[in-house]
Amino acid sequence: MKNKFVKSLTLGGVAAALMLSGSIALAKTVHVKMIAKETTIEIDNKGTKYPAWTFDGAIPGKVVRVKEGDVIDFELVNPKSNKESHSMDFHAAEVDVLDEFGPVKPGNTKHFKFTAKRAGVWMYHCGASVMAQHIARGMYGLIIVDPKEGYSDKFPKPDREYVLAQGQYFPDADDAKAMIANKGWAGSLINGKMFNYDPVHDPDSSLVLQSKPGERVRIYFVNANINEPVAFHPIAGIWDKVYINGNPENVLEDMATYNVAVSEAGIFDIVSPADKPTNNAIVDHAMQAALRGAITVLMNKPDADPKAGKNGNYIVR
Ligand SMILES: [Cu+2]
Repeated sequence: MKNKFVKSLTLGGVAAALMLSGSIALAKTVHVKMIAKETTIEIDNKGTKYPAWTFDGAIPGKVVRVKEGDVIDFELVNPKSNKESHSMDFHAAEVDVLDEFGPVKPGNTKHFKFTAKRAGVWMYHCGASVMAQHIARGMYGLIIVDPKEGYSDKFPKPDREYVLAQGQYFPDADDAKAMIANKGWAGSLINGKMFNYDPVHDPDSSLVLQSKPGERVRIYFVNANINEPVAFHPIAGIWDKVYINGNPENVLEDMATYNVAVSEAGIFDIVSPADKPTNNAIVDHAMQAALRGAITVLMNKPDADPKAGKNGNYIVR
């Protein structure tokens, strides 16, 4: 089993020292550039092709990670070769929907800045018309805004970190009306593929999430479905902590299932038993979604890949 990982953004930027009530805090400017790509991707482990619309060619788009208080200096490029207008809507931003989030025509570029004032985990997506279609075809991802307080007893440092983005797959990519009406929904995508990490139900699947027994695995999850909530549950396990919207202040403990609204993102921690190898199946417990592909195997074994879920290897590819 060979896993490849997509690295998160390198958070470059200009550090500016700010004097805050006697203490010194560092606020960075983080440059983030994305290119809207209308491209063909594989939507399952068999290699079925789909005319996707994406940020940078992948579903989900890259993980943006900053610290509370950082300024995001964002650029969206919509190449001339594209047919559609695209846009960017960061749920972590408080701006003007008609200005910053407005559409960018093919051949144009948009530039805007915002300050990530609130800690959490937030969806981003294209909001160009028809928005349901732009999301269903793949234009979404996650921005993680780490709390400026850092880790604490309430918000322990994880051993491994993974991103899971769930979306709805409509094979008729041109029928936006059907998408809005939830007609023709044929699959649940996890990080862009049905049964992406589920060799149990799909013999063509060769990837899983991995950890060592007893490790704290932190899942950053976004419900990028256009219509359906997600009953997020780790089979054979319990969420040790759920941070609603990814904010350490919004903590729930010892949860079986948490219902994630459309467009909601959050943090889900699971700690497997330390004394033996185990497996979990992280699912959307709504059967219509699980059986369409929303099942992810997490293997907790002593010989877990030491790089899996470490150092920004959030998305298993
Ligand atoms: Cu778009």
